Amino acid sequence: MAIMDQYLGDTAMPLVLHDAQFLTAAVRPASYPPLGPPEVAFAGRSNVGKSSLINTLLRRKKLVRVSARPGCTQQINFFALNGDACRLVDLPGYGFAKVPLSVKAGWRGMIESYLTGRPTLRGVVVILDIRREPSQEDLMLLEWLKSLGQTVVLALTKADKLSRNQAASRLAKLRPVLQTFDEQPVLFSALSGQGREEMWARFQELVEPPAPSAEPPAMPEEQDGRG
Ligand SMILES: Nc1nc2c(ncn2[C@@H]2O[C@H](COP(=O)(O)OP(=O)(O)OP(=O)(O)O)[C@@H](O)[C@H]2O)c(=O)[nH]1
Ligand SMILES: [Mg+2]
Repeated sequence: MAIMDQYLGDTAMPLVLHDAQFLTAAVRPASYPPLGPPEVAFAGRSNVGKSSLINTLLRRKKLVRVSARPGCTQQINFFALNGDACRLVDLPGYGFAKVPLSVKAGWRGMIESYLTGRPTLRGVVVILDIRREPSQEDLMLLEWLKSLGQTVVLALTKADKLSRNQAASRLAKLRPVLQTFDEQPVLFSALSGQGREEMWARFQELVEPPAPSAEPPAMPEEQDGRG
């Protein structure tokens, strides 16, 4: 694929975002788009600002619906970037208190099936509200991702709701709790665009395989494949 060659090849060229398109919404694995390019998933408690963060990241105002009512994203939404050179996956928000237990269980199953059944998943961006303590569910998700060996990028969003000093002090407070998951959480605001470049850089690191090291590994001895 031309775009893939151009942007994900072994040149050090940064992944430049040209286009982002909605691919499909799925509840069950059977409806996921076929495995292909690397995927990065976005997860977070309902109403945390996940859709807003994704729209800001992709510089699109309305690609993902921002809700007036929490709990709107009830499917897994797949987006293709740069003609499907890589994908962004919006997972349904968890933890909205007013949702019936049966729906909650459904969400959990949906998130678990995706996170455990997708070999092309390169990492998960977990979004937290900078003003709030991480919930039980946030911490459970993080612990679980860690036990799966999944790479986590943390985004602390709605930073515009705090002064610069308040945000810095919240970050200092949260860091010890969060550092085992991500040492460099990204301070983010969909309103001001703060953290957008940093988040894009982190996204890029996840989808772009690290450049081959200067010294190539020694060639293995020629083998006949039988021994
Ligand atoms: N001030 C401020 N408000 C934000 C920010 N991000 C989101 N919001 C607001 O928070 C509310 C929820 O935003 P969404 O982006 O829909 O959150 P979500 O996590 O996708 O919500 P669900 O899909 O319903 O679970 C909306 O009213 C947004 O306008 C931000 O960075 N700053
Ligand atoms: Mg949403």
